[in-house]
Amino acid sequence: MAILQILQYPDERLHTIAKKVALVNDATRKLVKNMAETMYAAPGVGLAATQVDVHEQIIVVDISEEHNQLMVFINPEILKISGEQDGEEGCLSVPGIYETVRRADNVTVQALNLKGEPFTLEAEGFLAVCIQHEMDHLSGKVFVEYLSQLKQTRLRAKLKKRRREAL
Ligand code: K1U
Ligand code: ZN
Repeated sequence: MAILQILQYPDERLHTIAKKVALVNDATRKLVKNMAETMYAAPGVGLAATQVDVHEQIIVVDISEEHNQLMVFINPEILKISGEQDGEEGCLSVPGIYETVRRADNVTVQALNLKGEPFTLEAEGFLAVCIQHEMDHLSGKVFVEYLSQLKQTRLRAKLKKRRREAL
């Protein structure tokens, strides 16, 4: 079992743009296993490779309470979006902060599975939110960047204070 270290906002490395996975191999499968273990241990409902300082287009998502519906998306691409929803989001890279973000309500995603085979998935509601949130990480975007500049400034000050007090 390997629990990976999760980068904490405002770490600059969270803004790295992930590269496509050229070949899905044993190293990819090992990384995915470690990412899933890290997500379940946190606990969280998703994790992007960017958050564990690996800048490849890989995300894992599991919104089940039983932790038995792991979804793996390698080189994910959004083919279609529709609708709108406002939902509260959190992030393992910004612990303890929950804010409302507006996102598409339905997304159709194409990706590769762990065998390197393409698949397409239609997601709605919270699953669609998680997929969009994790795909943002691969583009170097953290959910707090959807907030106003004032809120982002206050948030950075709050996190700085919290980290100072934790020392
Ligand atoms: O990307 C991440 O850091 C994971 C993040 C995913 C996410 C949550 C909520 C909305 C959009 C995306 C988290 O998992 S934060 C933790 C969390 O929300 C949670 C933890 C345990 C049980 C249920 C939810
Ligand atoms: Zn996140």
